[in-house]
Amino acid sequence: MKQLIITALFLLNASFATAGEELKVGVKGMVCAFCAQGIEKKFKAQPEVEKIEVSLENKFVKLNFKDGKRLSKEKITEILKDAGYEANFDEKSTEGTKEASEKKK
Ligand SMILES: [Cu+2]
Repeated sequence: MKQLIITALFLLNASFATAGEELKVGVKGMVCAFCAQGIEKKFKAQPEVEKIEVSLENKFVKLNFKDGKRLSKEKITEILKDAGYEANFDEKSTEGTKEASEKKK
């Protein structure tokens, strides 16, 4: 029964994640779990952010925005800078939006 509930929650979560726009941002200077936690908190405090996933291993954050909302790159840079980190939008892999991949063609 417990397994069923967990599966249901997971499915609910997955459908939520596809509702808004998604953006992957590289973070320079994130070196430990405390960094990751701090960054997660910062972004969770933003009203535009639906969900955030922090990858300490790969040094990036994946942001899911609420439907029709998003944070500008400038704002993201500012938030990270404020916390003592540097945003990195340069790498190809950090651009996760549909918009970006269409522009490359
Ligand atoms: Cu740290």
